[in-house]
Amino acid sequence: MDFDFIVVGTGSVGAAAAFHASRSGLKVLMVDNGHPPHDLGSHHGQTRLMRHAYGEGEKYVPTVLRAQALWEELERETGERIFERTGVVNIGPAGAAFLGRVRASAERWNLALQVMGPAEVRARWPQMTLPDGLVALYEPGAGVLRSEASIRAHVRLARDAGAVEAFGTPVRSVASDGNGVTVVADGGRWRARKVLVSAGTWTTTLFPELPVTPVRKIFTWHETDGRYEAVSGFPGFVSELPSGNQFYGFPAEDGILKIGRHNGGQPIGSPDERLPFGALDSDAHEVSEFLDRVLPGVGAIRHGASCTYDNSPDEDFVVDTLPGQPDVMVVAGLSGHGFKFASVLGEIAAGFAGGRNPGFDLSPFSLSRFGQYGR
Ligand code: PYC
Repeated sequence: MDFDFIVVGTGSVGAAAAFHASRSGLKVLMVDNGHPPHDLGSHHGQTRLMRHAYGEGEKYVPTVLRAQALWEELERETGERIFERTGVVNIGPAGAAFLGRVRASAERWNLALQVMGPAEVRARWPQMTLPDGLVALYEPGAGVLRSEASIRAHVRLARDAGAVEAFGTPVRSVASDGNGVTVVADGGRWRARKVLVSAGTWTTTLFPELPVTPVRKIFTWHETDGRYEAVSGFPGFVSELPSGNQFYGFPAEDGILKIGRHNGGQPIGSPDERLPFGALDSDAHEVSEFLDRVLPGVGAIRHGASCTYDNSPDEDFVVDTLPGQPDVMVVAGLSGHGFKFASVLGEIAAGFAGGRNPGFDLSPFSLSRFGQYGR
C-alpha cells in the first residue's frame, strides 16, 4: 500500500482532511487538479460566511459549532487571520421557513440571536433598508471566514506533518477492490487503504451517478462610500426577498463590498463549461434587486468572478461512503453553503481514514436518502 489515505480534491474539505489525517500519524497524499488554493472550484473570492443559528436546519448545528472551534484553533496555531466575528444578519419575510429554522436552531442550542424590525435595523445600520414585511434576525457570534487563507494554512500544516502532494494532477479514476483503493491520475497511480473524494465539480466527473448538479454562480465586488466596513459595525448578511430570490454578502473591505445571489445560476455539465464573470448579459444585474431594495447606497460593480455550487437535490450535504465501496468516502453536494463546515468535515474524513467514529449523526447526509442509492 502506498498511502494510508489519499485525498482526491484538496480544496476546502480536502485540505482540512489532509491536515487532520497527517497530524494523526497517517501517511497521506493530497491530489488536486490545480494548485490549491485556486479559482477553479468553489473556494476562491477571499471570504465565506460563518453562521451558527442555521437556517438550513438544526441538524447542522453540532457540526458547525465544532467547525467554529477548529477554525479558531487553526487561527491560533498559524497566527493567520481566519475568522472575524462581524455578526451576520438573516433577513426575510416574517413567516419565512428559513428564519423559522434560524430561531429554532438558536433556541435549541442556546445561541445569541436578536430579533429586529425595520426601525431597529435602520437605527443600527442606517445603510440598510428593510422592505415592508421583512424582519431581521441578527446573530452576533457569527462572522466571516477567509477561504483561501485557511486552505493555504491547512495544506502547509499537512505538508509539515508529512503529507505529500500531487498538485496539477487530474484524477481519472478511483476504484476500490476490497483490499484497498486505486487512484489513477495523469502522471500517477497509487494505492491507499482509504480515499476521500472531495473534488467539487470533478466529483461528478469521476462519479456521474452521484445526485449532484454543478451550477455556475457569480459574485460581484461593489464600490462603497466607506460606511459598510466591519469596523463600522456592518455585518455579513443572508437574505430572502419577497420575490423568493436569496442573496448573501459581506462587510466591505477597503471600501469594496462583496455580494452574490444564492439561488439561480446556470447548471453546467463539467468544470470547463463554467463561463467567466461577464460572459452573460445577466451577470451585471444579478444582485440589482437586493441592492435597490436593501442597500441602495452601494455603488457600481468594481469586478466580479464566477464560481461553482455543487447542488444536491435537497441542498443538504452528502457525507457518506460510496455504495459498494466502504473505503471511499465522498463529501459532495455542499450546495453553496458548505465552506464553513470544511474544518469539521476534514476532521470527520480523517477519522474515517483512521477508523474512528465521526462523533456526529451523519444520517441526514447519507446517500441513501436518495432512493436509488439505498443499500
Ligand atoms: O453559507 O452563508 C452561507 C452562504 C450563503 C450563500 C452562500 N453561502
